[in-house]
Amino acid sequence: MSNLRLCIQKGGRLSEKSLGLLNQCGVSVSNGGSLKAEARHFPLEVLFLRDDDIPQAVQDGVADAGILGENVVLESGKKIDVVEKLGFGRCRLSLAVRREESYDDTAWFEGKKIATTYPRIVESYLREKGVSAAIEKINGSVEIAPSIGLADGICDIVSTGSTLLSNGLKEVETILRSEAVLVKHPSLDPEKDALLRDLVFRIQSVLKASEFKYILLNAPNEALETIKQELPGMKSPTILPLAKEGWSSLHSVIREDDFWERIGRLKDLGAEGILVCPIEKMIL
Ligand code: PRT
Ligand code: ZN
Repeated sequence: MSNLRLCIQKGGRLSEKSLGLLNQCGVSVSNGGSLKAEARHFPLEVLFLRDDDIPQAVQDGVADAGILGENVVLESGKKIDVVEKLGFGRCRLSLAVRREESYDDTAWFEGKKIATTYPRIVESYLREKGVSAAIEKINGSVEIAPSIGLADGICDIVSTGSTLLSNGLKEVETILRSEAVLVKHPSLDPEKDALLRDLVFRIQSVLKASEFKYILLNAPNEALETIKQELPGMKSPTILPLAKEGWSSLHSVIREDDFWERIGRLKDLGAEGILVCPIEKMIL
């Protein structure tokens, strides 16, 4: 049986999280600094590449799949399929101008020069807005372009915004929001396709699990009905009698995002001894 070949970023922002995700999926890969590594417990070979080289490698079939930023996928214009969003490496691609400029809308960029590493995305965005501007492709330190007179504005990846701030720039338009994605060659042979589907299934169970917590609590029996409404769980909560007369233990799952709000309400409803545990995998 042939191995599935997956490329991930070598020595960049997404490397550690990509390896971490594979690990959580029970696919352990050690990055010993070489270009290639074989996974244990899964027929997978990992290739470590610069993120910019991943779309080409996947399109050409040098690799079957890859993990990289959606921004790089879109900029590449290569024929590859996005299979799954992975929930890490979140950022946005934005236009920015000098802080002192008075900026109303995209018409500001008419006839101006924009420095960016993402010419293709910027061009299509401006075309859609009916603005014509000169695009200067540069590969690094885009944020210094306006201060050295190379451009009037820039388009770059923003995460916290501190790089823009410390270079005297302000973010004026968000062109797209991006995160790490799993991509694949558009026509994998059936054997490899089955392996990829297995990997995607594992990834989905890990991602799903990260949205929830497992919760256990004790409550007096008369409070159970109202507490149950707060904790619907996957199907319905498990309720077990406690050795103490008139009390029960309730087990369920709770969403991570409104967790603290619900905990407050559960306490008000009479819940005690609340335990909350992480969930590793969740299969619905
Ligand atoms: O060597 P290689 O070509 O593989 O790596 P790279 O230098 O091209 O990319 P890398 O490792 O910097 O980023 C990989 C991917 O991480 C990007 O394609 C994005 O999808 C994602 N990502 C998430 C980011 C950021 N956050 C980010 N903050 N990529 C870059 N940045 C940079 C940005 O370019 C700017 O210089 O961080 C700065 C802005 O950050 P803030 O926090 O100051 O706003
Ligand atoms: Zn890169």
